[in-house]
Amino acid sequence: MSLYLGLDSSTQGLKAIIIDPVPGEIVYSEQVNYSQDLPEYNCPDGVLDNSDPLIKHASPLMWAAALDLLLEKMYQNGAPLSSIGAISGSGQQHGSVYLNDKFTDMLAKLNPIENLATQIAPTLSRTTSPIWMDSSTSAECEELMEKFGKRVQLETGSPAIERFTGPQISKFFKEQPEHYAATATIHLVSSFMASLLCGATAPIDYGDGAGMNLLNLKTRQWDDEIVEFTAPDLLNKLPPVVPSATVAGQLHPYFAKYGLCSGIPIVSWSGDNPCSLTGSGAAKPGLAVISFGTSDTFFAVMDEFKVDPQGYGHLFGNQAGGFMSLICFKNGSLAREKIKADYGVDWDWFGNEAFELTPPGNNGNMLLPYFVPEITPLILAPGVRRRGTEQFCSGSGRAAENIRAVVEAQIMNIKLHSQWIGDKFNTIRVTGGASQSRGLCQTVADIFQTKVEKILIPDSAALGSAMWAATAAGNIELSELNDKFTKATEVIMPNIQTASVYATMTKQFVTFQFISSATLQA
Ligand code: XUL
Repeated sequence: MSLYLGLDSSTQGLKAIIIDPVPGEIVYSEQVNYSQDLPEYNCPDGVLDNSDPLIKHASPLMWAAALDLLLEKMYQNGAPLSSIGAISGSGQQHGSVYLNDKFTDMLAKLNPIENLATQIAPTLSRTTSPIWMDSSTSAECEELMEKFGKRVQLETGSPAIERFTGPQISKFFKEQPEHYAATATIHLVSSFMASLLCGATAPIDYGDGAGMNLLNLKTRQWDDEIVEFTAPDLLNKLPPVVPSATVAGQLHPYFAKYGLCSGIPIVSWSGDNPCSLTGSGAAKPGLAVISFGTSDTFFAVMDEFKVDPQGYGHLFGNQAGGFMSLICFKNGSLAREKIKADYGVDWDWFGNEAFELTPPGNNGNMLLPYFVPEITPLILAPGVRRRGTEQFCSGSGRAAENIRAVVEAQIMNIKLHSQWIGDKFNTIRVTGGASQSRGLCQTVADIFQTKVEKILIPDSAALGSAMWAATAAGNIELSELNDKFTKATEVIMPNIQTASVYATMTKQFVTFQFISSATLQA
């Protein structure tokens, strides 16, 4: 029986998980970190430096180089690559890769003597890729909304959003028309990485395609009118769009040098959030997930087509069919890392002791956690504002209070912006690096007054990709994989006594946020 490989091309690195579905074991995991392992691409934390805080690009060659490096590491460390029966993967959503008309030929002829980055370099029509952290397309978003109004949200699942691929493409066309004209194909990070593995153009799945403001979720086709308005001839530059269970192609012989079998199925890659839904065991109703990653995201299965009246939440495709809701917060782990660095504490102290030293509600001390421009709510000019005692407001000393304040603000923000999905869940599963923190998990339980479950593997996007490869190519039921890989390992119950503290505090946070964010944006 085969093993299955799941990859996750995330903001800060590339991760791999190999599963054996028979005993239900994770037999191998590995990762490449862009800052540490590929410093030559000058993308610390996965982002190229730019003097404009709204512009966030990365190097697509670095993503390709990471694939070589990861597989090389796995090969050298004796990972069971020759037993892999199929591969799937997930990519940071919304990011786009621009390729010229030599890309397809070059892919078919990939030469194992050379590396991927060197071979791909001449086929890029744009050397950098805008990623999900970019907020520089407000003008393009306004144009799209002016032209199509409410229809944008009602048919693509989201109003025009700065980081979404359509507005990004529109900006590229306006700013660099010659480079746009030289572009033959525009891939998402997910379909780009899948194309490298297949040695041919891979399709975009409904899960990730829904994050572009270009896909009509009702017809499940590219929306011709919106696509045409976004940029000329764009329909001819987009890969086909397919259901998530589609086999995108077969592994190119290039990868035999790592001991992988040429020709094994490559299952369509998807976005990191749809894959994380699968890997958290939440692709069925009743569970919501908070993924604490570079971005914090909140998501849950949606059995109906429902959009967020405030416009912050999105509707994406669920790999298992139907839809999922998604709300994304940019000040996720980077905000936690910033406050941790400011006070020079370690993760153990951050995640546990800081919460033991301070009471729920933080004695009324509160802050706005916008270290970088935020997308939910939209705060283009970042800033941290404190409200509370004099010493807390000066930010000096008081490490524990400030750490609690960041986490409480993040979770109140998540609660406030996820209300539109209704009470479709009775349990929240937490995943991602920070889900290891006891204090953070208890705070989620208390602010939501909902049971919280931890699962074994915090890398739920890579796990979900491996599970999806096993389901789509190996015909193994998702329910069977859920029983084996995504059972809750710990349950955290809400402390009912904190309910009124947090109810009051959340109301105050709305006012504080409203007044302060109006000031910040002015
Ligand atoms: C979702 C989003 C992020 C990225 C990076 O809309 O922008 O979660 O997928 O993880």
